[in-house]
Amino acid sequence: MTKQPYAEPWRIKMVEPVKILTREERLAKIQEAEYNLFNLAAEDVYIDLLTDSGTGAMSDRQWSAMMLGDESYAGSRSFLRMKKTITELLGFPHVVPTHQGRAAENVLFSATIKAGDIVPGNAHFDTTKGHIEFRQAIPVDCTVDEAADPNLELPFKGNIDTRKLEACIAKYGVDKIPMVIHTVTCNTGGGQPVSMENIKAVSAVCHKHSIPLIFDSARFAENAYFIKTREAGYEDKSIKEIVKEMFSYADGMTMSAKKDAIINIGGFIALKSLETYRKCATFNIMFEGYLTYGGMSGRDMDALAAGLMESTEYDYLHARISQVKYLGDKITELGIPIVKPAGGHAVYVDAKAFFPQIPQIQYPAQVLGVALYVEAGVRGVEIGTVLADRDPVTREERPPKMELLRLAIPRRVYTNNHMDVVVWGLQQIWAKRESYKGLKIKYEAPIMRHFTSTFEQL
Ligand code: PM9
Repeated sequence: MTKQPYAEPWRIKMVEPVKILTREERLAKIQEAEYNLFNLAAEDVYIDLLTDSGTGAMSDRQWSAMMLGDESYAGSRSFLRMKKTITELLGFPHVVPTHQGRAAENVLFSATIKAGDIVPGNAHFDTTKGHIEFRQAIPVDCTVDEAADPNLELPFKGNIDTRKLEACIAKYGVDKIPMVIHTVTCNTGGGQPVSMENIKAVSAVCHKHSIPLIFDSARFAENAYFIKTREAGYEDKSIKEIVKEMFSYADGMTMSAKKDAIINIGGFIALKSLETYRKCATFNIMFEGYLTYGGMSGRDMDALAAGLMESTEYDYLHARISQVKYLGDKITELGIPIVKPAGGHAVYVDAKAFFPQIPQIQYPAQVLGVALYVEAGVRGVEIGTVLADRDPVTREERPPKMELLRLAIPRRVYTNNHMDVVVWGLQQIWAKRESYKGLKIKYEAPIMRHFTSTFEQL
């Protein structure tokens, strides 16, 4: 007897109609948007894979939790419920609510990072890097070398190389290093996970030198799924047990709850140290709001708590990550190069290999993103030279090792039929890939330019 096929552990209760423009209409729209996909009106996009952040479908349990939202300014029941969930699930006693992940970075870094500091990590996400560099501090990438080869199929390409980390500590000195940031999963590196073994090893290095270890935890549950399915010794543990163990090695975390808490807006910092909590509290009141809401409404905090419990269920994670793998496998079958293996939340198409005729400073991943929108109405996002920004000191372009178009799949939103349209769109471009030319920047902001840059075709 064959094995019973697997399907999502949910059914659809409400739908949102989407519009499908013609190719000519899309061409006009992207010209109006000056070739920046962020400038498109969302209603002109058929399948929106720009981000998995804040774009997930909440469950009926989350929506009903919202009805219990307590909107008291101080000490709301919603905050206390959220805090209890975070403490029980992740193990941290102190919780600072913020309106999203970058706000958590802003508050934590205001309390802990000063000019000239060094912040080692694994390919820091762009907002993290931006908030470090904004403070005239320097993020140092200590990711394992294997992560830079998109064709290497390894289970944990998000790992930090502890030899690089030790070398960084030896070079700059402990006093200059306020924290190490471990991003689980590593978004910039292709949505690649970090192993428990690596978490333990990094934690041991940090604690030997009394340096706090902070997790950028946006996709911590997806990371736990990979530990369960790829790392020996964890196959029989529940996701919640794995998550608890992961965080036991950290001193704190920042969280964009828009990802693995499956809500539309929200975030938090969670900490072991009361002293650091108190420092953060001052900045949180200045930037975010009072300590028991921090930019979120009571109903957001209730939905966040419910979302954390749901996203740490194996069946949910299995369906989600299987869909990402489905897309990755279909693209690979066409011979189109992607970062292997497919990530937890996204497939990353290797634009350098897709368009070898376009140099990195003519933004091949941006070209591919524009082309995919024109062909199929699918919106991805560039994770390449545009996103990498200029060097803050020399103002030179700094092309990264990989030039990628990320196709991030929102949680519980699209079916595999949608994925087939994405694959079809890429196939059309692949067939005429030699005919594409690069782009030139017309306008760029001084920092985090990828959101607002405009381009012209060369
Ligand atoms: N990530 C993403 O699409 C949303 C912004 S860019 C379109 O991947 C990590 C690992 C992230 C992240 C956001 C943030 C910031 C921190 N760390 O967007 O401020 O992937 O909630 O989180 C995005 P917020």
